[in-house]
Amino acid sequence: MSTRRTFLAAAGTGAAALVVGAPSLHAIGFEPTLAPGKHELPALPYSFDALEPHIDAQTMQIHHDKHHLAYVNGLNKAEEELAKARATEDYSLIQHWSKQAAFHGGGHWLHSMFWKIMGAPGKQGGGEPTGDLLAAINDGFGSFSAFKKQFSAAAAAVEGSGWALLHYRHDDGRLIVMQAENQHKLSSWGTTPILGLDVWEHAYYLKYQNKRPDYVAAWWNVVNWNAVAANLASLRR
Ligand code: MN3
Repeated sequence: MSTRRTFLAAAGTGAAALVVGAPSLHAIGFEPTLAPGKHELPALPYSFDALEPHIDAQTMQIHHDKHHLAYVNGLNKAEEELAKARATEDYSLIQHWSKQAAFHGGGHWLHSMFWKIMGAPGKQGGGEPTGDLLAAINDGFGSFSAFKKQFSAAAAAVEGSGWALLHYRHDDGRLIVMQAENQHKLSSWGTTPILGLDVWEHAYYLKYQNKRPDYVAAWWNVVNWNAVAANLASLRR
């Protein structure tokens, strides 16, 4: 059985977000293994202070070392409990742990992507996309500036905790802007995120407090467009 099929079987029918996300997580290379209960916190690809002044070092440290780790641990726990519940055919517990797997798995997936699509401002981060990615953005939104406005508005408008996301739609190869509530609700099928912005308060509150739009505006300075382009290319192969 392939790694992907093993993971899909483990994720269960209740973990829709995982079923959608898992193949691309593997494809984009976030984890060397997708064995149930064996997920690991990926290292940040830069130092905690690399995204200063736009995202502060303390926020990055807590976000990665505490919040993301909690999602990894939560996903591993959920997968282990799911295996037990299946073995005893306890369907209410299967339902419960499937929801936990969707929440924590969504968190693990999205944060793994989030770290990779950012980089030091003026170095890996900032500027504008080029090449195939720019062409896809122009095709989907008319222009890069029009895309930025739509994505920023989506990020500002997420109710409570969630994400703004740029998805690749496999059916027609187009890019679409999506929102996720928490890390898994409002998930779409047949699409894979290639860019995401975490707008949970833990992502910005220490520096920006209630001013989420200021955080969103600053975040464009740290987007690593080469990494986003690589995500798109990996899905188009
Ligand atoms: Mn977060």
